[in-house]
Amino acid sequence: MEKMKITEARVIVCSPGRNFVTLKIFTDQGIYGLGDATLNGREKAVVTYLEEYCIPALLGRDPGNTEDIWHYFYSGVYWKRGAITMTAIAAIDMALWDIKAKALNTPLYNLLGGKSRDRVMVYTHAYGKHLMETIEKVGQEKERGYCAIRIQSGIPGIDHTYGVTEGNKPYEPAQRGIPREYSWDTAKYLNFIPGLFAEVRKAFGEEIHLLHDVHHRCTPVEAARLAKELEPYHLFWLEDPVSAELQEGLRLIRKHSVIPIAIGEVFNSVYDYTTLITEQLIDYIRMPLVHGGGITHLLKVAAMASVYHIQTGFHGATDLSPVNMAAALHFDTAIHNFGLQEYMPYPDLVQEVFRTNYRFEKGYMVIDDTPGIGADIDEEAAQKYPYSAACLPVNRKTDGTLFYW
Ligand code: EZ4
Ligand code: CO
Repeated sequence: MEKMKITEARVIVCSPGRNFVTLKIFTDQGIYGLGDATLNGREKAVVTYLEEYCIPALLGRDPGNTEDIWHYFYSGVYWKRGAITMTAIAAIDMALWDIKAKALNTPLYNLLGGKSRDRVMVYTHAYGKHLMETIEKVGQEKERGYCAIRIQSGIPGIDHTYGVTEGNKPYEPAQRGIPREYSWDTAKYLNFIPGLFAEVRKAFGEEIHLLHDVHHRCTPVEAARLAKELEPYHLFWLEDPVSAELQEGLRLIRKHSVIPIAIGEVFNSVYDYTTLITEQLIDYIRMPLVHGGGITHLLKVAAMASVYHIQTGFHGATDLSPVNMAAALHFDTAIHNFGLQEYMPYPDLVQEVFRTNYRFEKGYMVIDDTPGIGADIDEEAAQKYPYSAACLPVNRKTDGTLFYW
């Protein structure tokens, strides 16, 4: 590969239905790279971090030195880790790998180990306002060809549940203005969920992979109860059963159940995972490329996890941009210990701005051999949709106590 120089880098913020932040890095060879820098509800913090502190230090560097540049912005910076920092680093890292793969005229997966598989299994979401509607939605997603489905449902006695949209709008948890407040009742939730999965298994049998996201709403002992009661329904995984900033909390769940656990879409560093991995307290790593320092960092996290027979199961909601999704699919294609990838189809507006090179085929995603990540942004289309501040909701228990959303 010829020596190159970074000549310019720009942050593109747009809002085709929701806010996305994209980093575009240019080189003296005419090649540019793209990285996703979207952090839902905190977009401008990452923009400032990139524009004020990272881009000036990037200019003139050789983009091929992905390892050195990663450490320059991680090890070289006194204030380490954190979602904003690691999202900014991820965007830089993704764009540099994109440039390197384009310079070598090869799809990104070839630089990450080549093809370990031909296609990537994905799961989608099914949700309804009540049990019957939820079951109907599972049937619809199955008809679309999905062989793995995450199930969330409205719960009797709770006004609004995570993962269930209002009306018939597509799933979008961020809302304009200051955060909305929802009310939450764990007892009602715990009493409802096992029965839901019993009905789903009754309706669809054992063939289909089922998943559920607790979204950090249980204490360790509550999560242990839920895991134990869901055991007969053979979930593919139970996601974020507790808010895992206390890694040791997962020990209690393991003690009481053999349900596979996926954790950490809100994590951003390998150090969020060391106890979880080395004590084999989880089964799937959720931290996505965009929030976890990019390809360079996730390669190391995945390698460490592989030693403990832990697989990847990257976060892939629609508030991560198509650039992240495309890069993740290369990563999923290449590494040995890939498990499952979350995938939600983007609304048409998003596809007007971002061009991608992957396609859905009967429950799996396939990427083509376009050099680089294979995703692009139409900047003219992006300009039509200016940024508009939006935030994730806040949750309170029924007595008003602030709780995890
Ligand atoms: O709440 O992406 O598993 N998926 C999730 C997502 C997250 C949102 C937060 O921005 O938990 O729906
Ligand atoms: Co989740």
